[in-house]
Formats: sequence, C-alpha cells, structure tokens
Amino acid sequence: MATLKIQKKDVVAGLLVVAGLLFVCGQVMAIPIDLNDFWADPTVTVSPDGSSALMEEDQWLSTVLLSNDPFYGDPGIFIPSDSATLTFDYSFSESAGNDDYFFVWLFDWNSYTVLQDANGNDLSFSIADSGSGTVTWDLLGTGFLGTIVAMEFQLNSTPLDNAFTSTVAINNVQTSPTSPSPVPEPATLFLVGSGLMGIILGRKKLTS
Ligand SMILES: [Ca+2]
Ligand SMILES: [Ca+2]
Repeated sequence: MATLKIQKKDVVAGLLVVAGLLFVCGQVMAIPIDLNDFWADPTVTVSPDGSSALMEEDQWLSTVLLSNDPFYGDPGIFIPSDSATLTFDYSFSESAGNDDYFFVWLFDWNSYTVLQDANGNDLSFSIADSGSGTVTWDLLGTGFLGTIVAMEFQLNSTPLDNAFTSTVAINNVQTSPTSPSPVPEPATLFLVGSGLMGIILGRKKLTS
C-alpha cells in the first residue's frame, strides 16, 4: 500500500500560495475616478488613461474648470455604498506675479450645494499659495453613498492678476471601500484549502 508522503517543499509551496491569497484578500482596492469623464476647459490636459490632469491658467477664463457635473450632461461620479473615503493628490504651483487659488468641491448637482461628511464638514478644499499633498474626504455615514454626485476642480484667477502661469497637477482621484474583515469567510478558507490539497496531490503525481 502506497503511503502518501507530503514533502517539506510541498508544504512550503502550499503555505506560500495561502499567504499570497490571504494578502490579496486583505487588500483594500481603491476605485479610480476617470478624469476623462470630466468636462475639461481648453487649458486642461487629461492623461489618456484618465488618471491625472494638468490645469494651466487661461488668460481668457477667470476660472479654469475640470468638472464632472450631470447638470451639464456629464456622467457624474458614482459613489459605491461601501465607500469609506474619496482621495486625490494635488500640486498647486503659483509663480511670482500670480494671485490665484485652487478649489475643489463635491456637490449635489440638483441643488448645486456642497456635500458634507457625517460630522457636517464641507467636502471642499482650497489652497491659496503653492503647495502639494493628498486630500482625504471621509464618506462614512454620509447620505449620498450609492448615488451619483458632482465633483469640480477649479483654478481661479483674481481680477487684475496679470500673470497667467499658475498650474495645478491632479493625480489618483479615487474612492476606497471600508477595510475587509481580517478573518476570511469559511467559503474562502474552503477554496484555499482545496486548492492547497490539489497542489500537493498534483505534485505527488508528477514526482512519483
Ligand atoms: Ca494668475
Ligand atoms: Ca494665491
């Protein structure tokens, strides 16, 4: 009678597979917001994959827009019901002679009013001088989860500012869901377990 001997290397290989699967299961997958869905004024350049944009001042427009507002026929931004945050990276550059500011807001496109987090804070951001960073808006417990909202980036010029060289770079606009449970569901464990057995038995067959 043949004895099924599980070799050490089989176990190590199996454990690596399990570790890899658990790692993948534990990741919080961010959902990118496609900047190609936004209306872009002539001096705004959106990357072909929609992941970033460069807004440059336009001497003919006091406000340069990158705007996703269903009121004007844009698709809007769907906020998944399990969203925890909306984040984006920005870099505002205001060179000498400029008097401008960068403003972003999330708003209700029917009422054209700013949306708020569960604590009543406006989901808007403004910076008056050069700077860069990541903006994180808390979406937990808000009333607009599972709905379509509007979002707008504005590069605003102050009247009589005679320099037109301010820019804003925008990257990684995304929503992220709440963290998954650290304990995998029984169904997941069963699948991982059967996969591990299959790998071990498969290897036994090949090596015998
Ligand atoms: Ca300016
Ligand atoms: Ca300024």
